[in-house]
Amino acid sequence: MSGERAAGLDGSGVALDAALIKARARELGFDLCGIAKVRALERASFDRWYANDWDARLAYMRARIEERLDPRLVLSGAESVIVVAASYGPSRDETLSTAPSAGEMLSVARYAQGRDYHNVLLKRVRKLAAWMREMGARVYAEVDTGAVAEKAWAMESGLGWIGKNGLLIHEKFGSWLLLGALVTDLVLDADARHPDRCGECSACIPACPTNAIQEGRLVDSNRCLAFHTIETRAPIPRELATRAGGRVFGCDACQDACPWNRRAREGTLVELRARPRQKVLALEDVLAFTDASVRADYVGTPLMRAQRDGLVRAALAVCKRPLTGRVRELATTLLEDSCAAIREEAQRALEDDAATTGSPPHAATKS
Ligand code: B12
Ligand code: SF4
Ligand code: SF4
Repeated sequence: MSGERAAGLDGSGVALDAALIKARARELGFDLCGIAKVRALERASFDRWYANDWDARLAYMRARIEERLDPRLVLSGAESVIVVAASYGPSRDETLSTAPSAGEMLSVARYAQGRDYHNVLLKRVRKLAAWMREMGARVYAEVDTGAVAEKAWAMESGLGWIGKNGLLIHEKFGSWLLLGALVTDLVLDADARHPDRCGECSACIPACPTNAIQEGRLVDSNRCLAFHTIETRAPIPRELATRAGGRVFGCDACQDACPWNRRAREGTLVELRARPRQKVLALEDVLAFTDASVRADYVGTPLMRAQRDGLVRAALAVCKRPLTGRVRELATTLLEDSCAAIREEAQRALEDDAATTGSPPHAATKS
């Protein structure tokens, strides 16, 4: 087509190479950018994960399985995978731990304490892709729920290694990183695959409150609190909820335990930094949430994924027993909520409360 530029050349004939792409990624605010040569990934880990149902049948993970294993099925003629990463690491004046606070406060995973990373990263990944397309490259771009195994490619492209907790770890930024991937037909200089740096450490495995971390650096989503509090709105299995320690949205236990996160460097993108009102949530406030109040307070943040129903349901499931008087009142009102999962969790909370206090479950007899 006339007017179309040769792949990899800008308007003045400058070659679009790895260094230029990395410089552009840095300009856009990414902390890291690495490049790998496309190949088919080994499928053994993937097959094992799916065969054990460790994906918990997440619809977006059951779709596009073959594409996940080979980016050439995502973009025909693909030659390179570019992985970008942005840190949401703690700023220096912030305490690192997101462990549950005392009393009736519920904790939110660190990645969800700022703006929604899907929007923050996708906007920049799309800009990078558009700039590459202007130079004639063909590009597929995604953040999170597309068809690229982002951690595997991050390791291939030298950004870090997949730790025993199943997450990508960088020597300076730790695992407080969010990833995006671009698949392109450009032939680019590739970085070397990063070696494993977990060594003899295995601190993350016993740190997981629900024993979700399986051998082979794989996570059983059915047991992971992140899955139950973020990805579904169904009632949370009792055995897991009782170990959740007040984690209402996501979980960082396997990252808090990791020595590589102790002195993690602060990230560049301010949008990903923690905002005080999202760090911990007061249980009584959550139980009184309405759709409108959640929209007003949390639009543009990851908490919107769970919405009011998901947050109230999780709060009832993970809050401490016995309940305080006010929480008991709120739970009693929620027995009549329009959301079935909330009604079920309210019933359970009141039954547990009655069993703990030894008092008759008056409220729990409501249906
Ligand atoms: C499904 C999913 C989940 C599931 C399953 C988690 C998991 N670890 O697989 C659930 C809902 C539980 C989840 C939870 C969380 N998630 Co999540 N999740 C994903 C998603 C969409 C797919 C991951 C996947 O494919 N898993 C299946 C397994 C089989 O895939 P895999 O680990 O990539 O496997 C390959 C490699 O690991 C390789 N492999 C395995 N072992 C080894 C060993 C060596 C030496 C090598 C070379 C390769 C290798 O083999 C596999 C096939 O090639 C990714 C985004 C994406 N597109 O990749 C985000 C992602 C992994 N999640 C992310 C985050 C932030 C989280 C949470 C921290 C959120 C929270 N705080 O609550 C938790 C952490 C839980 C944990 N310990 O992993 C980030 C992680 C960033 C990072 N630093 O790694 C990602 C990358 C999203 C993003 N775009 O930033 N998540
Ligand atoms: S996020 Fe929490 S529940 Fe999931 S594997 Fe890590 S420690 Fe376990
Ligand atoms: S806690 Fe130890 S074993 Fe687990 S990911 Fe970190 S370094 Fe690796």
